[in-house]
Amino acid sequence: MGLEHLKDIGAIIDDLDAMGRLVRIKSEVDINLDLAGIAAEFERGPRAVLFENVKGQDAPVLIGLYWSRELLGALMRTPERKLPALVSKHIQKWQIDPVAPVVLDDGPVREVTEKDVDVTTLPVPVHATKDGGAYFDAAMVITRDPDTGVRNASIQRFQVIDKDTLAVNIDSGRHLELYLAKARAKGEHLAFTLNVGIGPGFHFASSAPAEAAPPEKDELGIASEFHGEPVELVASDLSDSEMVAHAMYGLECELLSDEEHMEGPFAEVTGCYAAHALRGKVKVKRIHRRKKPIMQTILPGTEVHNSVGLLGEANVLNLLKLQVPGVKDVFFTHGGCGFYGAVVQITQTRAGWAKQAILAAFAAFPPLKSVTVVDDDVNIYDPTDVEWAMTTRMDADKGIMIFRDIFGHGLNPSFPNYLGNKVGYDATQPFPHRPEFERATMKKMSLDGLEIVTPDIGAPKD
Ligand SMILES: Cc1cc2nc3c(=O)[nH]c(=O)nc-3n(C[C@H](O)[C@H](O)[C@H](O)COP(=O)(O)O)c2cc1C
Ligand SMILES: [Mn+2]
Repeated sequence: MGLEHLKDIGAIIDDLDAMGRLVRIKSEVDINLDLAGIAAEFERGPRAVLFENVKGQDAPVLIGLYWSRELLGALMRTPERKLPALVSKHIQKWQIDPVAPVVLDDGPVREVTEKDVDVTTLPVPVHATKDGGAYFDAAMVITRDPDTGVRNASIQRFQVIDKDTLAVNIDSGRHLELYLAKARAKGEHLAFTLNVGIGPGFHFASSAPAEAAPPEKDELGIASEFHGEPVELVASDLSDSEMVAHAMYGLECELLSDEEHMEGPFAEVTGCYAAHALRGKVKVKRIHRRKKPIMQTILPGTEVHNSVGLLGEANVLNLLKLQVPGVKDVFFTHGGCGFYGAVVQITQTRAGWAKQAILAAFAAFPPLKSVTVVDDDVNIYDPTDVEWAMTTRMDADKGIMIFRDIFGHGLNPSFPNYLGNKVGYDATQPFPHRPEFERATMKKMSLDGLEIVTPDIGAPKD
């Protein structure tokens, strides 16, 4: 399908250039705060940004691959509205018939092996004004189950502490947490590789929620579906956890099972800072890289909405379609941080199914805090339209369901210690439908062939 470019950031950059979708910043930019500050001016726009001249660094820095679904759609040759369906198709195919990665003897990521390990010399940005330091925020962890050897892929944030130490945040319930516990039980540390500069196939595979990708399955196979061919890994020197053959940097690391390190603060997907606290401690043992590497990073807002959120959304859509008649579409809103707020669109067939959809959505994706269900004449991507349904159709007495003391997402400040209250809004019209709830429409007209005079708008006269 012509998607070979997805496996290599260099090829992605060529593809973006060819489509006019890459802004190049030629001026020298400081990697501490200035780079992310400039990038924020382009956030949600239709182009990614390449910083070509980073102060004190040879490598350029790419940012913004995920901040626009239009851009992602162009990269994946799919209309943006079809992205969730594409993602769910790939995951379903992988669940039935997984295409395992191939392990090559050598690959571009091994072009250079640094003589000394010093992470502090790499172009790792400090993103937000109160962040505790420089962060790898879009690098993929590959590790193996200490008991079964099954690979796991995930993305975690890693703070640079010193030349060979990182600190990592592992949310409760992650497979990395499970694998670390297994390593600890054996009195071992957990070896893993940190893969920096990878394309969206890997990014999405590693963001696939546990509900879609259980620990006994190697989720790297999901990336094979995106690439249209088996993904390529390459062996590491020090452990049996491989690296992505076409990554820009491959760090061989160990997650310590008997020590922790202070980590944070870090501006998170929530738009709030994750607190400074004791978290995972990592030793970097070896650094491999391309001869001419490109660092890749993301801004921690919309870019996460369009990865974790998109994957979660696709999975919730899959499950809801199985469980609730009439469910047509699901959107995880940006106001809901990409994965706390869902809008579900339903063609009602019987009273009560809209509320059933609320229950099913919460069951399908634990981080959700609010679920709003609307009829099929409401645009779920338009917050104004959703609010219209809430203000004109929702019964404020019977349509609001509150669920107390439930597990949610620990990063959400309203879920201290992963515990909080959730809310469902049934904003569908009563069923059977009544005429007073019908949406008024104008006759659908075309402007083609009409003589129309449109003046320029000027300032007021005085
Ligand atoms: C950009 C980005 C950053 C993330 N940061 C973290 C993080 O710091 N800690 C964490 O536990 N999960 C983080 N996640 C979410 C996990 O990578 C994701 O839920 C993944 O599916 C977990 O894999 P697992 O199911 O194998 O545990 C992040 C995801 C993305 C896309
Ligand atoms: Mn997993």
